[in-house]
Amino acid sequence: MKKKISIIGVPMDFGQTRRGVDMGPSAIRYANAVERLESLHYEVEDLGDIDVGKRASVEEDASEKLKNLKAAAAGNEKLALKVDETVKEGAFPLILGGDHSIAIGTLAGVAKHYENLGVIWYDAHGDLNTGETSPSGNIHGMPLAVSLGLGHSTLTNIMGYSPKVKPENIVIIGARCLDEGEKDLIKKLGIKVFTMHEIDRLGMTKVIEETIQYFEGRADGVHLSLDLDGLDPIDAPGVGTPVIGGISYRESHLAMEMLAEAELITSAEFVEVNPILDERNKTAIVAVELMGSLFGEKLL
Ligand code: B3U
Ligand code: MN
Ligand code: MN
Repeated sequence: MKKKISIIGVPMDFGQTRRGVDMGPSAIRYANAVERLESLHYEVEDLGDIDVGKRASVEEDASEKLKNLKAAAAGNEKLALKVDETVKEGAFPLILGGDHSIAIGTLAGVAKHYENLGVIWYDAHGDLNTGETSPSGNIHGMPLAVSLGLGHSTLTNIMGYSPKVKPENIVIIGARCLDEGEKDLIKKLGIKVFTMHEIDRLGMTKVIEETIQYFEGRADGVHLSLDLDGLDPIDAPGVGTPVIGGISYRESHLAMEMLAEAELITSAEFVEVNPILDERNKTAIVAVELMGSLFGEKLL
């Protein structure tokens, strides 16, 4: 029997303002995530959804720039504890979002088990904003900065330690919409980024080969944080902030297959699936297909 996979749903939408992304975990389950992974002979345990509460149930500080800060922090604390438990148990944590702010909790729960956790950030965006640089105040544009220990202390202190990851252990793939403050931070910290320019120029094969090589001897585990908006909106239309000119469906499958072959990934999350904005659950179906490839499914 292969390794056990523990699925954790996070119906979180506090990290941004569009409604519907809280239904992402359901949409991904209805696209047969559990069945797909079981067919690959994994032992799959669906732990259900984290109770992240309702928007109105938490009183927020009106002067706070970060939208829904308290509610987002509370949900992420709960998620971090659950993820921590699954890693302790020896299972592979597979987190279903929810908006990308949930990476704060996922990484808080995972990173304490590693000396040098690597992170692949598959995304159109950098998610490297802080309260100072954010154009929107949306926390889903901040989780990578928070995990580096930058930004609001309510978020960086989740699980009681900071930082969760080091800049030299991060690889961003698919970036094509970076704010000025994010570009400055990437340069200042020397974060490795494969923008769409490098993907076009080198091809996805080389990008993933270089990513795997980069983590060799550097990371003792690698988390994949896959934002569906990393893909082109033609292939993944059900996301809150689509950006044209993205990674194709085929390039994404290739990336997942190569990561599976390298046996590199030790935890993963699939985020930003918004069924209200989707076309017949297409984005959730794509997410599940990519999960299949990530967990070793082959065409022949
Ligand atoms: N960088 C912008 C937009 C954005 C970030 N992440 C998403 N959108 N999905 C911001 O609001 O921080
Ligand atoms: Mn993102
Ligand atoms: Mn994004």
